[in-house]
Amino acid sequence: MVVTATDSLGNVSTDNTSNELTISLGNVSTDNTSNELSVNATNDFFVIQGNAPTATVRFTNVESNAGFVNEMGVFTVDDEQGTINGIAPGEAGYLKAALERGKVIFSALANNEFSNLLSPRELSLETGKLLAFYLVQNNTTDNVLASLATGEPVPNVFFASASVNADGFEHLQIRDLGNNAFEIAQEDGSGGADSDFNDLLVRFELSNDPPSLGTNLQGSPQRELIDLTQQQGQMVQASLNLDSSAEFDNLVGFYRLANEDGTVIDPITGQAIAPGSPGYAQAALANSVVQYEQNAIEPFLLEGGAIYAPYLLADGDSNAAYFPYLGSNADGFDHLRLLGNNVFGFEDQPGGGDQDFNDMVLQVNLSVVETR
Ligand SMILES: [Ca+2]
Ligand SMILES: [Ca+2]
Ligand SMILES: [Ca+2]
Ligand SMILES: [Ca+2]
Repeated sequence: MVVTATDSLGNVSTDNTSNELTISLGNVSTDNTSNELSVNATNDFFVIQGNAPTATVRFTNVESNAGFVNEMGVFTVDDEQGTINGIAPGEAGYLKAALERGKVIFSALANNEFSNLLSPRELSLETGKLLAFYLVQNNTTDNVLASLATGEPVPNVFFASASVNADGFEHLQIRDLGNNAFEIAQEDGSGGADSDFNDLLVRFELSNDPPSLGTNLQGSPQRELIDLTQQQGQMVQASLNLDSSAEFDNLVGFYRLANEDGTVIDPITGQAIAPGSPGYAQAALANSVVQYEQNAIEPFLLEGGAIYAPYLLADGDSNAAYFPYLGSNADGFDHLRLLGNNVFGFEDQPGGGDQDFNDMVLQVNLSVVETR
């Protein structure tokens, strides 16, 4: 029997002398062992059956044989027709309603790049609800929502039901792998293109563990953030794995936020400055807690009880600083993609350039190291 005990700090101790019993101490009350994943008859939605209100689903990027950097997300619908808040698929406002409910799973770099840095992505999703996937073609949920708000041309978004898609093609296919595991095969080409359905191939399955430390806000729009608000009074060690395919010698770092909306406190004036306000970049960089070039990657400590955001200085230039918030970037472009649990990919070119998002890729590994 393996006895696993988790204390309130998330420390896990394992006794290998036994092999069946799982004991959770503290606030953990979820018995996940009876959870089940299933897909509806039309293969458009999946449902988690479980006793707790939420369950953890783990998504693994199996393959991304695409020229595009696509992004995948998940959202809940109200019935088998796909209705959201009374809006039927195809009706005005549907895309906005879907993506506002959506959680970003991840983006996939083109042609399986940097797959060694990718980690799975775990999301806490509601049980008993119809869950649907979407694919943003070579773009992001962040940009889709921003474009819908400004009336600019909206990037292509594909759903699992052919009838919902403007091109009438079924871009997403869910396949049952057995044992509560599924894969979703996605075709990113408009109209179906080569129909090879390996442009983004993702495995998903239930996990008995809660989502990884730091990931709580990841998945909401413009929230490529490390959330350590639950680690008040603790120190968290971060170790990075970095890689880059770029002309520039980029610098990357993390800065401390006053809230998840990206507000920072100017250390000199004490003034709160929100993304998009004058002086934001300067104040954000004044809150930097660590800065790295690609080859210097000593582990560093983050104080718990706060939220941290990654930033990039393109070619080390503090006048070319990119943050998770679209309004904070002079070009309004979404320079940052979530690639997995605490894995981030930056595009370093003004206006997006080649949009390969491999100009700096950071995988952050977090662990609580001490309690003060
Ligand atoms: Ca294809
Ligand atoms: Ca590049
Ligand atoms: Ca983004
Ligand atoms: Ca690039």
